[in-house]
Amino acid sequence: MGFLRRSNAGILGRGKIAVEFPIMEPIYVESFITPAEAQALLATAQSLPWTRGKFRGRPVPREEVWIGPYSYRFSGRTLAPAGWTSEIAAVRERIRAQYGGAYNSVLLNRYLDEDDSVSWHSDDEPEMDPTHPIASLSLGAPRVFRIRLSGTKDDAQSYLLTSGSLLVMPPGFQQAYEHCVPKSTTACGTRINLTFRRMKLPGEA
Ligand SMILES: O=C(O)CCC(=O)C(=O)O
Repeated sequence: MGFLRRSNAGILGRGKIAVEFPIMEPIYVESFITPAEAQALLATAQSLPWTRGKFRGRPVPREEVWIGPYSYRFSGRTLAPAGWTSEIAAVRERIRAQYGGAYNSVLLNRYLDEDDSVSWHSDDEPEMDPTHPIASLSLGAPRVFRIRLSGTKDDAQSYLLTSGSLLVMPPGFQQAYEHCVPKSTTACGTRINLTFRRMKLPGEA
């Protein structure tokens, strides 16, 4: 079941080769961990060293924590790595056991309420391993997650990411699509999202 426009064929002139867009479906698992596990993980994650960074001089509409092999530079800011907690390391192991992957880092985002958000972007910094999936675990208030083909203004697909759910974006996904979590139109409480990634290590091209 492909959810994105399959091709731009038909809009090209004579003699032009139609380039097929890749159809890549994320894996969405609604109850990867139980509600009780999600609640417990959310409670422990609250005491991480959260910071609200700035982008172009303005506070970003969410708080962040970075756990990884080195500092993460993106969108005009640099996050120094915090240490792995046993709870987050245990979830990483459960993702690896079920879906594979050699995740060596995780970016955590905390959305305090409906006004926090993340705008359209791809997780495609040069340090990120594009041959590796990104696994996104959600805790707390459900929020809408949107995906569209990069370079378009179309909303291709929306997911409601509920507490304890896991969305695995396959390798290459970030190069083809972008995603966002818009402000919520209804009041909501705190949500924490963990995106497990693999960063290239020194010496890797
Ligand atoms: O909160 C989310 O579900 C998305 C987070 C995100 O876009 C990111 O970490 O790059």
